[in-house]
Amino acid sequence: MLPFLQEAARVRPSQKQLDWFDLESYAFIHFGPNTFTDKEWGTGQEPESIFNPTKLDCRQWAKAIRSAGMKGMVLTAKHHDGFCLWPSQYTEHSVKNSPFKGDVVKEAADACREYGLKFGFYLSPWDRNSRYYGTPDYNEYFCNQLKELLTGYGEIFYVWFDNACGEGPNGKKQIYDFPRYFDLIHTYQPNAVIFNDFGPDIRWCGNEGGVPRQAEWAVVPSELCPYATVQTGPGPLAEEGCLSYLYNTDGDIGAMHQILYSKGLVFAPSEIDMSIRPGWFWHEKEEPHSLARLFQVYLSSVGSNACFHLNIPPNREGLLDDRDVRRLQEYGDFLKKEFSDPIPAKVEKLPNCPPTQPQYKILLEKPRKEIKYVVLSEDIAQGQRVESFRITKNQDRIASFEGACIGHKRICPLQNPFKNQNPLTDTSLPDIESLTVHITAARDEVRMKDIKVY
Ligand code: FUL
Repeated sequence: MLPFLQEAARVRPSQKQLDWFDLESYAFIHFGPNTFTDKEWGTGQEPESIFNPTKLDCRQWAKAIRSAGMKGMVLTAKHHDGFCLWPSQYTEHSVKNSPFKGDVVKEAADACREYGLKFGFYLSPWDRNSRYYGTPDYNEYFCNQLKELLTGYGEIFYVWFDNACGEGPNGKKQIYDFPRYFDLIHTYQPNAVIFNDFGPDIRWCGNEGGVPRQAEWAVVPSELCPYATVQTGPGPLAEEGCLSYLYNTDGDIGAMHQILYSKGLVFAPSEIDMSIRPGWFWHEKEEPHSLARLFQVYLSSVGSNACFHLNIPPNREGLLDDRDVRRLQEYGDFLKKEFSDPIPAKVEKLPNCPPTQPQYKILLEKPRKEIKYVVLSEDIAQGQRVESFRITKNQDRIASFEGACIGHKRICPLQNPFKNQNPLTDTSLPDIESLTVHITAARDEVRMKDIKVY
């Protein structure tokens, strides 16, 4: 078993996955005919004439995205209705036949460059407009469009594919040739990461509501992400059983009890995608989520070994709604307030601990009444190794935080272990002079990169 765990500990990210992790959060922009019809999924029969954003200003989007500390933008170049936000030469169902006439993809890509954001796109394989959909010619059509986007808009950091597929009872069914799509991306934008439920580079977190898992592993069984590169041999129990049931919606993915049964492990981290409002597209009656909810999702994504892909939908004028712009600014300011100034402290690795159970003592320069967060990072370029850890204050035996994995970044909000008891006990708690991070299990020697307190 030990050699397999050591192999598991060495499953490594590619450089582009590491670069993606460092972005931490980026914006999704859902825009298209649905914006004008008040729908979430169009039928593909919407006339081009309805697409008429009279005040389109992608710079306004970019500015608001930056105010929230996000580092990139991903635009729905084509959603399930098949309408193209760029003047594709392969269909008439696009901006070129709308009163708008321009090229939204170009304006968005240019605005990103001006504001120092990375640019990427969503291209829906499900196309309810194309006459080719459901025939062998569709993959050719899709690749032609993909190539237009990969070659016409400068550097692309991200290509986002969902798996929605089908026309319902009328039976049109398309087999998507994902390996062919991926090859095109590798040829024309080798540094772009690819999102898909099944990998290769980034996988879905399994819900669209920002709901976290207790542990979000980036090293997962290849049974979950068959498009990603397998980096290990089979687990010691692989012959005994089967993991074909695994799907992103499962609550526990990548944990020890699963990897032992896997035919081989891959590096495929998760992205938490959620809209700032209930819908992905703009609907007048919807309001943005509260700051508290956004922050909670930040903790369970960026702070839990994933990235946060937050959607903000432009309205019918082509502008982000003022309510959302205000919320983004508020959210960005809040993150700055919480995480700009680490508390001065010295970190010492305690001697004589086993390599898979190290302990790190954090000695504060000055004692304090409160510490809000401990932020931990593993040197994930070497692999993800920590299985569980606990954080204690001073000489306490009781944990102020218990966690299952660390990975790229783990933000641990410290809890007062007495908070549900008599509140008067609270006032008698001594100042915090030190904290101890105790790794309680790891797959191999632990490689911590950073420990900070806020
Ligand atoms: C889903 C789509 O069906 C939704 O409309 C939205 O685009 C979301 C991000 O992905 O699969």
